[in-house]
Amino acid sequence: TSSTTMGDVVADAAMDAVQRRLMFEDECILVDENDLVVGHDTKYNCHLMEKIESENLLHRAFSVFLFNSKYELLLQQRSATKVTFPLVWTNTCCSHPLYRESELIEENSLGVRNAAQRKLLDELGIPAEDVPVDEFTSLGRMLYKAPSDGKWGEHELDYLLFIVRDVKVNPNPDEVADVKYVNREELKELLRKADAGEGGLKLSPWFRLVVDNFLFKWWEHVEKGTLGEVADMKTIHKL
Ligand code: DMA
Ligand code: MN
Repeated sequence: TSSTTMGDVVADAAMDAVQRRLMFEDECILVDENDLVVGHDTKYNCHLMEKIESENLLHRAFSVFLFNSKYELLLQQRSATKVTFPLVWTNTCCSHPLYRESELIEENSLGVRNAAQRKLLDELGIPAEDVPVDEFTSLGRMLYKAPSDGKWGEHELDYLLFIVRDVKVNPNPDEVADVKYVNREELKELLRKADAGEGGLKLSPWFRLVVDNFLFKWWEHVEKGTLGEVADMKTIHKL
């Protein structure tokens, strides 16, 4: 069991009000290492490193990679008010399917795709009709753990969802500080800058894992329209 210290109370009071509401309203799906549902818990508890370690909490998540018709990838910079990983640059949109019927549907990862459509609207103002759930390809799943600061972090089983669509974008400042489309060369330049620590540029750990393990190979299949050939929903990549 964990104890709440005066320091925690002060830190939580300083948390951005919008993000604090989501920390307690969002009920995440707890899974085992084979992605079988074992329960549910608040977003707050699921992202406390102490709970992750002491109760081995693992939750289901998704990462969207949206490309336009020029095959450029949409990136976002997380807002300064995010509790985990503020101001880092990352893939188009990430979040969690919630413990509710529409987002627990396992067939063809439909629950996760429903959640992705919900959060693309919430974070980036992308209308649902611009991102039909049937247009997402679920390419695979990865399991990773990443601390954010001392107190908060991630331990996720993350679905990697790709979609190629031209969309209207209207970022929500509570969630997103900035957005930009990059081609492969521009992304390589961003990676170089992040590695060199230039301009304080930081990338999220999960985006980095996808970049280092899958992204450039999958990008070719985005261009050729052959993503179906590389989808592998049997393996869970432990990274
Ligand atoms: C959580 O993303 C999911 C991944 C893959 C890191 P997030 O912290 O952006 O979630 P939310 O938008 O719900 O705060
Ligand atoms: Mn998470």
